[in-house]
Amino acid sequence: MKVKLTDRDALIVVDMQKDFMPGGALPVPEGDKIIPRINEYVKLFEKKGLPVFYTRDWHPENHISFKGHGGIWPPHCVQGTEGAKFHEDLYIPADNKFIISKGTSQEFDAYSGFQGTILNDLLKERGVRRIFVCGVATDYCVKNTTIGGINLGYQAFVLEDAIKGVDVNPGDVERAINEMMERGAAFIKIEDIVDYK
Ligand code: VGL
Ligand code: ZN
Repeated sequence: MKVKLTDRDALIVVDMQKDFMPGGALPVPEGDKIIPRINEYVKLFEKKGLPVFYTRDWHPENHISFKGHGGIWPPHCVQGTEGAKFHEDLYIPADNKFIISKGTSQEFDAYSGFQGTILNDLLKERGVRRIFVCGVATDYCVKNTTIGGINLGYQAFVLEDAIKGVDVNPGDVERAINEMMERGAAFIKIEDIVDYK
């Protein structure tokens, strides 16, 4: 499948934070392996003057998604902590203004970058119609951001060479991919983008 980028496109990089990388509080296996490819996508979008949005999990202490507070996860991505920072190898253009924090209130969780954020408004303001999604975790925040975007009317492309999942229950990643496809998401690789060299 060949895809030509247009001025209606935006890149969404999901949760590339230290706590989701090997050695972090809630590691996604090989989560760091996709960083070079993500950086290539960011540079491609940057070169074309297209917006790049970075979501981050940004939880208060004792967040509802944490064990002992109603959830299933070890504490992770607590606001202001080292683990909540983006991985140091992730390329973020110096002038980038689009950091989207989610899961920021104690009593709500958000697996979608659209949930409780201004991401949809920022995309609409810029006339964006197609979103290109990469990052972690395939079976949680990538899936929910992609489907959330589809529900809001965006055409979604999942960058299959730049996602990793957790697979808490074996098969979760495969099911997530099937679910996104059933909802109309297209899966593409960097070679599918016209002008990629
Ligand atoms: C995520 C589990 C808990 C994710 C966030 O970014 O996919 N997963 N919080
Ligand atoms: Zn979380």
